Amino acid sequence: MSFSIDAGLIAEANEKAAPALVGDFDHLARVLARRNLDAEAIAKKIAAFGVALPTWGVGTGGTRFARFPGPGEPRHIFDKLDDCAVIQQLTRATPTISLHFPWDKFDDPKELREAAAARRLGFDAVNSNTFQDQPGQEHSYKFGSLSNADPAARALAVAHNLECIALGEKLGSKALTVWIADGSNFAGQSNLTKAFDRYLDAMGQVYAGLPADWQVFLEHKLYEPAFYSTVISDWGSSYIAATELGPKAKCLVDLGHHAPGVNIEQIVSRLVRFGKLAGFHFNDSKYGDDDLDAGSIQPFQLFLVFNELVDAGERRVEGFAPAYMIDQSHNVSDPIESLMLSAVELQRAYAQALLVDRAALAAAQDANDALGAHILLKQAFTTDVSPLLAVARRAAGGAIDPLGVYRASGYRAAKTRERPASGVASAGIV
Ligand code: RM4
Ligand code: MN
Ligand code: MN
Repeated sequence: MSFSIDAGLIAEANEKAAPALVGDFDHLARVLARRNLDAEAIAKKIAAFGVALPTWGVGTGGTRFARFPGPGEPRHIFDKLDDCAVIQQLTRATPTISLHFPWDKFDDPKELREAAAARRLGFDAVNSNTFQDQPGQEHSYKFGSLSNADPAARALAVAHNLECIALGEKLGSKALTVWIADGSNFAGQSNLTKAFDRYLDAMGQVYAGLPADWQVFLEHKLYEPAFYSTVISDWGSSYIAATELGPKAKCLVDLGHHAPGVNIEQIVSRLVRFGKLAGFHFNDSKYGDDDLDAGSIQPFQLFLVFNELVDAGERRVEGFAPAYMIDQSHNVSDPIESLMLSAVELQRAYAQALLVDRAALAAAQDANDALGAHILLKQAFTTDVSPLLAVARRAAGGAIDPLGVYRASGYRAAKTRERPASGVASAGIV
């Protein structure tokens, strides 16, 4: 196995931290037992939770104004695998990665599959990119891709999505995520009806190219880069498109892609109810598609999203199997640190949601006890589940304190020496 952090370092740090953790865990287990909850059983569920890492997230992101590269950035997909492997090694919460084409284009699928397997990483959904023109591209996406008024540009976008499926198949992916930047900046610039129809027609061609066991995830986004209208702007447009396309098409919720103040957990509940929830791009935001670290701005909202997911899981909703992925842009932090902490925050929200007394909640709701119901959620949300997360991580072979071990390992400094500045590995302004 080619994990990069010395296993001895993790073991040593864990040994030092273990006595305090055992004490904290025992205390929490007693608190939970009084609520008829089994801490060990919950820790097992947390250990089974996994979220996919975005390959574009391990490089520095960038804003529309500038990109300030960090030291030791990954230069290509194999460097990205190394960084993702560190995150998985220390957190044991990120067993898969999500590739983005053409950024992650590879020549030899076997080489890539083997490198990933050696690092114990699998492949989640692959992402297409028709929001940038590539050097020498024959038809531009400046005025849209799958919904472009020019059939030649549309055909190119369809071909690219089909190529992404072919690449993903070689790796064992089972889904394609499609986010398009198509839209308009001026009222009247684009015929709103025709643009949506062209999108449906082009996506129909992509859908027809899906292998039998594949799905396509439609990702909506309210605005940016288009500021007047966006073709797949909201979950309504996404739901209509997914329904028109067929059962293999579902709706992906990126937490930063909604109007301010929108009740995202209610959108999640609707999509679950009608069998159309594809999964998530997790991140956090204050204003728009900020792509900040999951749980860093609105942890209560994240908990409420997981509350819906746990509720659906416990109701055993048929076909409920959302794909969990992170989609963030790291500009002022070490991406590895941000992704480790984000994965832990997602586990935290999940753990808190597992603590909700659902029978009592249903009773309070049926009795119209508004505050009684609310308090049940707050009780779960305000419980410090950190010892549960650390115990789960340790049992899975990870670090009790991932950040501490990472900082002590000198990984970034070593990579800074190994990887001369390149600046190719990131998503740039998107
Ligand atoms: C978009 C969207 C997509 C991601 C790009 C990089 O805003 O979130 O999921 O692929 O950014
Ligand atoms: Mn996204
Ligand atoms: Mn986004």
